[in-house]
Amino acid sequence: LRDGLLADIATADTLDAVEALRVGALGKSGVVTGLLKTLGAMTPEERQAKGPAIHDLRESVTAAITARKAALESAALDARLAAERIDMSLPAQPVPQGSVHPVSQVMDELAEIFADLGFSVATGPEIEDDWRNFTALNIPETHPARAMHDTFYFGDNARATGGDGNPAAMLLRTHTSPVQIRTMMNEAPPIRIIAPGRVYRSDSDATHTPMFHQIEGLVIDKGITLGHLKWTLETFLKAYFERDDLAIRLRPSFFPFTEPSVEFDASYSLVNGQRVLGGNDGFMELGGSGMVHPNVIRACGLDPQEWQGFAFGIGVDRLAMLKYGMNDLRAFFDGDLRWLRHYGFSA
Ligand code: FA5
Repeated sequence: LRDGLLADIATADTLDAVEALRVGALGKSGVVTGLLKTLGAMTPEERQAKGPAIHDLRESVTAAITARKAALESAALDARLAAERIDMSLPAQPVPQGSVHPVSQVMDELAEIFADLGFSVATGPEIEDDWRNFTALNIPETHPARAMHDTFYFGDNARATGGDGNPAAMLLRTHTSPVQIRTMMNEAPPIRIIAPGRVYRSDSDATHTPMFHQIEGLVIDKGITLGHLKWTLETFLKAYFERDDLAIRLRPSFFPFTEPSVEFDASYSLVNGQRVLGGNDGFMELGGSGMVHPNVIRACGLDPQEWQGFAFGIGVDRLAMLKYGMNDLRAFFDGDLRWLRHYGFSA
């Protein structure tokens, strides 16, 4: 009986088969259980003679079943692991992902750098009124700067030539400078803001698009000088282009809303014929700036004797092109994935 049972157990090839054998041997009416039951009816001598063999049989059958079960279970686990094996060396399946547009990324970088310098972000509407876009910025109706801005007006086409004197006429803002006006009228100084955003001009070639982005900066406080402006621009540009050897040059210029007005240039070096910001091979123009004109401070209801400040405006698209080595501004707004990928902006 023992050899038969042990052989059956050893060759059972499923867990169910082993279980059936266990029930047949050790279950309530199993053969081994049946033998154990006969012990009760035996005389003490018989029990002494046969008992150890029967107990021994039960133990070896139990041990054989446990061992067989464990063997089958581990074989099943091995089979499952083999079937579900993951090959870590296989190349990953790329999942197409959207990404942040270079212009948005640059605007985020700028906001971060200026936040470290204590500037907060201010915003204004893209549909602006004539007064905030021009008049309050010391650009009166007949001023030639209006024509230079190639303004998109709403409604009356006659306004495209430079305005008919209606301060409430609506237009697409031609620069972010009206946010200076909005901020000075809504907040008490001291003021330290940047205003990144879209602006519009009727203009189009490789370096000009009808919609582009500017970032405005405005500081209004007591005792502000051109030195503060230069330090701020230099500190920000060094951080943005990640170059400590970047130098700033201020050149006299003209904007109606600043006096004095300066254009600021950043130094570049030539690397394989390409201009890279930083170094000292030359200077390139980056934006306009100056000390806020007393007329502008006055238009916002502040006393220019008490409050002074500086302002600057930079083309954000220009900053993106220079940092990432892009050469055609129009490509920014084509939405061509190949172009974005080329510059590492999309998966
Ligand atoms: C202005 O718009 C002034 N508001 C800047 C300013 C602010 C001066 C505060 C003083 C104080 P400007 O028209 O030069 O200035 O434009 C500023 C920058 O915008 C330019 O240096 C250029 O980088 C960018 N820009 C101008 N026109 C376009 C265009 N059509 N497409 C792309 N970028 C442009």
